[in-house]
Amino acid sequence: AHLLSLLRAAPKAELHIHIEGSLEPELIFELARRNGIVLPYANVEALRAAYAFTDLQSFLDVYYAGASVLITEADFDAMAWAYFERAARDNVVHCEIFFDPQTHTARGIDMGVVIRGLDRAAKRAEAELGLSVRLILCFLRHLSEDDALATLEAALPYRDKFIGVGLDSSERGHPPEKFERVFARAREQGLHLVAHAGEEGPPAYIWSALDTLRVERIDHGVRCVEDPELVARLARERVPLTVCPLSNVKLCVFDDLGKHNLPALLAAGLRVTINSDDPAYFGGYLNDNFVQLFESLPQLTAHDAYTMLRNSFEGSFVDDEDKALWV
Ligand code: ES4
Ligand code: ZN
Repeated sequence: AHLLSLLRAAPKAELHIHIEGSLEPELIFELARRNGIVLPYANVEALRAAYAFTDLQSFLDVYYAGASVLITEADFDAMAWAYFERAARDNVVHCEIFFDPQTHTARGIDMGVVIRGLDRAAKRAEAELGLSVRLILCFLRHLSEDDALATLEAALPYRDKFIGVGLDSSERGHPPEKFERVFARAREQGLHLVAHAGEEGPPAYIWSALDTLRVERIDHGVRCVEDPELVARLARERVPLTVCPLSNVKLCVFDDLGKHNLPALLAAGLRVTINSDDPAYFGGYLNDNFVQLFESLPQLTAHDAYTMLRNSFEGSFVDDEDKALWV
């Protein structure tokens, strides 16, 4: 019980949060009303009832429907501000938030509307909450590489407002190497690189995210344990894995938190961090992830907690001088 209160109170960094996945049903319906959008769900209760996922795709269908209410700069600002306020209550002091511009530009929303709205909330969070915020632009891997290349070009006028690019959406059938050129282009721009790999996809996708895309962190990565040679490499190179325990259970990657392989990842010496992924959809924000995980896996120690909190800062993309203030 003492460890759980320490976990809640500890300063922490969140490195894997899709900002569109922080949209709570109440805000979805408020924005739908404001923007005159008719949702395929009658009310908040009916929407929440649809949050019974069987795999990643069944979640993504609901997640993209929810994001369809975002139209104006003020909508993106409101969504991100709600997350920052909530994250600050969990003692998050630094966060690197993913956003999915293609989900919006495909509906005719301008790239500038998306980025300026998120940036406005980020600046306010830095000023009013003392939260340090960075944005990471994610490409949707179920779309083509040409679409991703066009998305990167459309975002480059706002190059100063995001620090990196990532790869998300449906993993199976969309290996990292599909995006080799667009990640090379992002690298030329000095952007940081991350990719979802090894959530539902095989260890081969983690290898190609590292070797073909040259990413600095792996999002999820839990299936690395199926390949001992890969585990050894991830440990040797100290590649951060942004693990999302509640997400993994909701999307049926593990049957329950007590069966999560996080203890094995830690035992293998991997640089594991804990994150919330899509907190409005998966049943909890960052402290819920920490607390429920530690409640379900009593073998986890205070030392493990400290290691993962430290990893969250060390694995972040802030400058080394700023890191030195935290760790
Ligand atoms: C996501 Cl959990 C997850 N995996 C892949 N793509 C995503 N986008 C939002 N959440
Ligand atoms: Zn994710």
